[in-house]
Amino acid sequence: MDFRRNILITGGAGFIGSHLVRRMVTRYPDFRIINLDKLTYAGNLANLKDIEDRPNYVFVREDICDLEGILRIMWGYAVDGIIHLAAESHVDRSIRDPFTFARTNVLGTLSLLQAAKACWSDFSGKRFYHISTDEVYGALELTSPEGDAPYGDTLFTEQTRYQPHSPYSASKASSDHFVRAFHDTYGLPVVISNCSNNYGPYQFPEKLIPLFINNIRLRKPLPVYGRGENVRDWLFVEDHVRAIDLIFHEGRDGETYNIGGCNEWKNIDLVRLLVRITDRLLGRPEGTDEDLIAFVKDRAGHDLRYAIDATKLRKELGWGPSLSFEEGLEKTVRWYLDNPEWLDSVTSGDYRNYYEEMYGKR
Ligand code: NAD
Ligand code: TDX
Repeated sequence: MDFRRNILITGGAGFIGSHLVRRMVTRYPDFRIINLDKLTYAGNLANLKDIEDRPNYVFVREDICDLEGILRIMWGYAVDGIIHLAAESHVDRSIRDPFTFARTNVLGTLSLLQAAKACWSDFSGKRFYHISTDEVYGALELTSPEGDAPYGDTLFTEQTRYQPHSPYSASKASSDHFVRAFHDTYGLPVVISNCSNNYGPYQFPEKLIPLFINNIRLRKPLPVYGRGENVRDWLFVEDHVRAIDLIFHEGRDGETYNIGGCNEWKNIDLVRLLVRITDRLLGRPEGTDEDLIAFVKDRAGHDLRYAIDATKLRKELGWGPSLSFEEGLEKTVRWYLDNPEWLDSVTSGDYRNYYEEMYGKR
């Protein structure tokens, strides 16, 4: 079968990547979607069970740092678009093991850029889309606001200076710089987006929201770092992938777009809301599980506040979040409670057998 386009999505077995792969495979049956993933601890092919038999879906297990392997895949599938999500993504892990973050996030991105430059002799109709984070901008102060934002009027815009603090955000900042350098130096057609914190189904339960839902379910402690005063701007993952689809198709070449929920929450307030929703859905009296909250040692270099100004994306491409936080959070809690086998297989490590069951031993 001939496909109209051949799109390589890296990191498609991860949290955001799996939502994006599902959207692209189902929405564009005339596109071939090639999901390239190394399947680190964060990659889980069971996230894509429902679409893995589609004729326009292909999975390849590969490391983005392996330039020769990437070149083979790009030639083999005549790739004409790349949406790059593969990364090490957890801040706490980056504090313990910064080298792995530099390798994948910086060198891996560089090898993909090199492969795109080498394969695409003609850049017309091609696009390299790099998925990044708001953390590259550093941290905002908590101030008394005069406008709409609850924790301060200063927001991250596309012009905000890069000032990353964690090894994770430093590696993502560096990868963003390489992507821009390939645009400015070689004319590679690139676009970048920087998004705020995502939440939703299929998120690895090391990140705040799925970890805490699982712990409430099992009545285990909820380790809140410091006093829970840090602020994050939360966006439902399906709203993020809708923005990615839009930017991939309609974003302007060489541009950066911020994506955010306009939805700032102090961690402790979010945790209390999460406890109430989870208790209710579990049939426990609301708030019962607040006794699980345990204030623990703060994360080293813990960024105080992130908040995105997504005006450019709204004005240029008409994007906005579709769900309120309460709706999105309830949908999310319900999904984890309805899928305890997913949580159990991830926390026990059983999910790692799925690749062998599907594709045989490597
Ligand atoms: P995730 O950790 O859930 O998934 C990452 C995926 O990348 C996994 O499937 C993993 O196997 C794969 N991977 C890791 N190293 C690889 C390598 N060397 N080669 C090939 N594949 C590799 O991450 P996520 O939360 O879905 O984030 C996806 C992207 O979005 C990342 O680039 C992240 O920086 C960015 N982002 C995430 C958030 C968020 O809140 N989760 C917010 C903004 C931006
Ligand atoms: O156990 C915890 N206790 C706690 O208080 C965990 C895991 C987190 N926290 C706090 C730290 C943060 O202030 O909750 C907040 C959210 O933490 P994470 O879920 O680890 O996300 P964060 O550090 O904000 O980074 C995330 O957002 C941007 C993602 O992990 C990144 O991949 C993304 O780029």
